[in-house]
Amino acid sequence: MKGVILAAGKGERLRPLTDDRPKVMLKVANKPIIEHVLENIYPFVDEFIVVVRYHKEKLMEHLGDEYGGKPITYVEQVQGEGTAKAIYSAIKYTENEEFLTVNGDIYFEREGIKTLLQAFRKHNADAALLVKEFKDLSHFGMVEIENESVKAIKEKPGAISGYANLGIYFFKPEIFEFIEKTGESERGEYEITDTINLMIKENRKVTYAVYEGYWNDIGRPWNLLELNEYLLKNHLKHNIKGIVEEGATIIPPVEIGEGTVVRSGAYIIGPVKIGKNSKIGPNCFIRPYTSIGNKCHVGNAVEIKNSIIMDHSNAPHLNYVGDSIIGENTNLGAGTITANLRHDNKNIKVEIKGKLEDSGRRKLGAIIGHNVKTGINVTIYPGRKIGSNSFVGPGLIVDKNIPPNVLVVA
Ligand code: TTP
Repeated sequence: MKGVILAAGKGERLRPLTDDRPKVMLKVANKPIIEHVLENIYPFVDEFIVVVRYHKEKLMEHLGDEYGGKPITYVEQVQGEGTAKAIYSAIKYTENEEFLTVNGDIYFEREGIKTLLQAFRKHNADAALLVKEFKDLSHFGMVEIENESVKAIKEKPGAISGYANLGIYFFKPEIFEFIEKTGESERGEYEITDTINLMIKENRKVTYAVYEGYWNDIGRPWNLLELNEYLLKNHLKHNIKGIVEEGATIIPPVEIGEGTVVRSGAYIIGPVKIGKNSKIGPNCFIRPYTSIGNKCHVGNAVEIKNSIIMDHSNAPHLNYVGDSIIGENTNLGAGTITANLRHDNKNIKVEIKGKLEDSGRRKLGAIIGHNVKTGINVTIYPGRKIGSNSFVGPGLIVDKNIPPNVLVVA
């Protein structure tokens, strides 16, 4: 069976981390999101069809033409917006057989696919979708079920409980006829949920399976921190391949990649994952749920907690990085500090596509893009963003978001 992975989206809500790359290429627990997806659908498919568009070159260059010995074929979503258009792009490869489709920006465990496949086969269904019960469906499409069938999918019904659509489907090739009949939604996209509603109206069998495991839809920056925490808590094995100097303390589970050196006085409390060829310490404090990529530098008198630091980035002297995400090739000047808690203890709000959204978190630090530099003693307010390729001059207080490609000085 073929597995179609949708990875053509722009990931606007994840700016500035998606300024120059598809969101599925963002690393969580030091691995791009799409690789977590490929790994989890691997046993069920014999070929991956990856639908690409936005910064497709970054994805194709990274993954190449196979994953674990199974071929990857790329198709470009040339026309239109939305998941239905994305799936339609793969018609040439899937029109004669049933296939699996997953959004490339979600995390789920393998058993979800297994139970869904069983339901799809058992009912000889035209479509099957994985659902999960949530107390608040404000951010999800609601799946109405009756006996073993799906009755309808409703877009974001509000703060009520019910079954959410998880973005994981099995389809028979008839889906393409229905995609052809699908109209534009209110938000100007062609949505596969509308296609499924059309199938139901025409009495096609649409079934579901209920999933109880962990699932995360990586739409907003703090979802990256949630997934990072989950992966480190549940999937990290203690494994030290690098060099740990005498006088460093490591409390498992901690993974340290080849070529990484942890100097004396470093105090690392797992779960923590550190990539290859990084320099850690001397005398730093790395706290749980932190992922540090390859070729990073965390230096003297630096504290990092519950954060993601992507490849080639540095927090070299006197920094505090808490509940933050730092893109690739970024350098924090000496004394650059992220604040991660409001003085009134209220939830941190973040501007997403021009609107302030409640992150639901009391603790959230900075979201810093790629190739950023901060000067000495920069203070960053909670939930603020710094755009890729920007420079923030010494001594500044970042209390507003900074766009990409700018030089901000006092
Ligand atoms: P979304 O998260 O709805 O869209 P997006 O990735 O563009 O993000 P944002 O809304 O922040 O801009 O997409 C759900 C999945 O479908 C995701 O895996 C990307 C994929 N997708 C496509 O492949 N093509 C598309 O045209 C769209 C809209 C999404």
